[in-house]
Amino acid sequence: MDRRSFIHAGGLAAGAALLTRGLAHAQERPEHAAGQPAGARIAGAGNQPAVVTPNGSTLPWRVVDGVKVGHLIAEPIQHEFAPGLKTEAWGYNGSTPGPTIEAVEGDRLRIYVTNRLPEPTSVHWHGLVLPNGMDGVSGLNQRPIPPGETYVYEFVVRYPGTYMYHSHFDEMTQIALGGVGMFIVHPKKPRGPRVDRDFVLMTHEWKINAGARRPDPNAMSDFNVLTFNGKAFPATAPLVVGRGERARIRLGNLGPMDHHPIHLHGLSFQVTATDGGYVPASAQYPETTVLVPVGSTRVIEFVPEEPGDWAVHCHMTHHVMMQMGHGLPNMVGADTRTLDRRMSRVMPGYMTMGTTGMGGMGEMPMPIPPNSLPMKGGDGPFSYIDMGGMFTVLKVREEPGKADPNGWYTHPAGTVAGPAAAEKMRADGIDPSARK
Ligand SMILES: [Cu+2]
Repeated sequence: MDRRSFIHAGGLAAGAALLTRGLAHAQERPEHAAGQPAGARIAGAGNQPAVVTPNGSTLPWRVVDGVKVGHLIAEPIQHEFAPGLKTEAWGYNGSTPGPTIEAVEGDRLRIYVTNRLPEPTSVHWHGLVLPNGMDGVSGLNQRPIPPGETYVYEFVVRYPGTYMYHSHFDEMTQIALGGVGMFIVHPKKPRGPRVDRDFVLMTHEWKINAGARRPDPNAMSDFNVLTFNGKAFPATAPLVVGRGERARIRLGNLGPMDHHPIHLHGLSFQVTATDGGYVPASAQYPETTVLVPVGSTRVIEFVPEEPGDWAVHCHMTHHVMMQMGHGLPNMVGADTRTLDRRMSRVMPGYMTMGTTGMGGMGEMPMPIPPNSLPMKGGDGPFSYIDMGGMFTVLKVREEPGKADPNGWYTHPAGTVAGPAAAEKMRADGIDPSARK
């Protein structure tokens, strides 16, 4: 299958992004400026660590007469998902997701919202218990904020928890373009065991045709850019935690349509809270994958035992791909050598793709359309990692404070899977040519 066929078969220019590799190599390691490593800043009572938003930021407060005053600006932004793919999105304060709002149970908050979008907007504080007129549903609870104007919301955060915020005017467009963020309320009195690390990861999904400047808010399926905190792997900042430390990840999903089963490698965790509140200890159970439904948060806690670089990703296989056209013919197992020979007379170097699976595609040195991401992945310490999109890395280290978030784990000798020696296989009674 050549590039042109992919495009036609998929019926989408996005199919063209399939081809590629050059770009993957050109991608530089992203910078991990935002809040890494965690643990230093303290928020709330009980020595609780502040929340870290990898690739993101926290809304600053100004305290006026005991009220925490903040300012959100809804506005068009230039957003980069990973090197090679920039779009015009709509976010808050220059980013999508917007800055994480972080408060403590009992705080009175006054949040100004300035609308720099070309249409009205309003902000809904998703999951919070507050006066009805502060709930932010345009038309139902307030007049929408006209372009150019600033409205003010004021309420007391009564219950600790992991919440979100998002546009509640023309949500189909404003959420699809990135008008979302996380909202954390720390308890006044800590609950459960103290954690050493506290992260938020917000999932999102986008439809961006290869070469397009804007996400398509009309998409209902075939999302082709999947992100954690607005970034696609390899631009997702890793999460650094210490071996034996207790870590918390607050997952939030305000993507338009899809639930995400988020899987962590090398450990098991417990779901300790949702946006509805805390899960009683007696009702918690161990998992390695947590489903984060649209419009929900899930809070997981764990204590990693094994150091290393561990994958954290959505387990829907198409959510760790990038702009690949869907609806492609299945070429796995097809013998196209004759066709390839004939085609190469008119197209030198022609090779049908997908006949042995899709795993090598990200590495192929092929041209891709401008402003698009390769189908998959990025460079790993052993070889190309053929996963992209909603994928990041949990770096468990003995000394997390000294760890380089960009560095790879160094494996002790003899602890990495490798080729089996013939002699050892013989000794163990393994015959690779056996039929059964
Ligand atoms: Cu997913």
